[in-house]
Amino acid sequence: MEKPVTLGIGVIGTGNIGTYHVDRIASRLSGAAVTAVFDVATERAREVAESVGAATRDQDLDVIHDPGVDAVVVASPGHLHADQVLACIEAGKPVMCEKPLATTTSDALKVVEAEVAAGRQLVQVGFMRRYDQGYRQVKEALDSGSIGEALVIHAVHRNPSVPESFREFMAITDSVVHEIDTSRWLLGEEIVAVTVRSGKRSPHALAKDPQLVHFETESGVLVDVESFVNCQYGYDVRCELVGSEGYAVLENPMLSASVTSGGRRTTVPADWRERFDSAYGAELQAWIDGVTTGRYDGASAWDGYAATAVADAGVRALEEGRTVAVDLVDKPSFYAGR
Ligand code: NAD
Ligand code: ISE
Repeated sequence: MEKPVTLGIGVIGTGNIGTYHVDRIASRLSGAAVTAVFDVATERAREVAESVGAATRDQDLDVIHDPGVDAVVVASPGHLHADQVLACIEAGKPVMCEKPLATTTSDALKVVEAEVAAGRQLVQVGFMRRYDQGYRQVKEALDSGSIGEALVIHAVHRNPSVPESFREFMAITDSVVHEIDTSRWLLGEEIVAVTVRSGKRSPHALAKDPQLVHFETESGVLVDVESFVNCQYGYDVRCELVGSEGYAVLENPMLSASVTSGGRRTTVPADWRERFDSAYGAELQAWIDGVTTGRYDGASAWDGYAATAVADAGVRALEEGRTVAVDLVDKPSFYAGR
């Protein structure tokens, strides 16, 4: 009998999501094992590595060049992603890079150019909502024609709270970047302009919060996103796609409900882990399968580049109080159908 192939996965960054991915690969997914990890927080890296029988390495490049590592997960802070992904491309190793692909449009473009030069797809970006059942159903409703032509998207993205280190531009680059990706993916077209408004500030916020972010797409679809990162009560992500013949809606999934004499009480997810748990699993499993087959269905480096370019425009729109156009290079033919 043929022995099943087990891919060796290297993980760079063992913070919140890096550890979450390591645990999942080790215990819930098939076809892969974590073989090497690196984090500048060496004690944390050691604990995480030990928990799954992996080795620790002294720097990110040691993980990438490790002969026991077939593919890499990048889960370090965003400003390090582009260089780490470029090193993976240079080494010819597939990489699943957490969002964002890069924190500047020019760095994201370097990744696109390097992948095109390599001539094969090596990069997937961690926009996990593409694997969420609810978002998939909204996309199916549009693609099937049942709701007609897309006209408007209304979206809500609320986090209970953010750390003190959070800066107001991060509402766009860290949080709304997911709506940038889901809007492009649902509609199958690029965002061409961004406007951001903020009004009365929440008493819990240290910076402008909530913010209302508006996108306009190539065909004129309008998207509004309420970003509210200090909403206090839970993690709340919603999306309504309004078409010419009907609408499709993704509501915050009700996890449970209890009825007592006082009434009916339902719950909301506490955070992104709880809300998107199965999407993260489906995303990683699809990527692991893709490493084996060479066929990926997640967000590509082009998607990562476009998302960063729109986020950059959004940050300028926030700072300058005006609508900012998104300037994308021509899409390389390499990404047609990817
Ligand atoms: P975190 O701060 O918890 O973890 C980052 C880790 O990277 C830390 O352990 C830090 O010590 C380590 N690090 C710092 N410099 C490093 C270096 N040079 N090389 C390797 N590791 C280094 O942050 P996090 O919440 O885990 O976020 C990490 C990335 O994942 C961010 O880009 C974030 O946007 C993304 N993220 C994505 C989702 C999602 O829903 N897809 C959710 C959370 C975080
Ligand atoms: C976090 O980094 C994520 O990516 C979550 O999915 C998002 O909802 C949250 O706002 C971000 O801070």
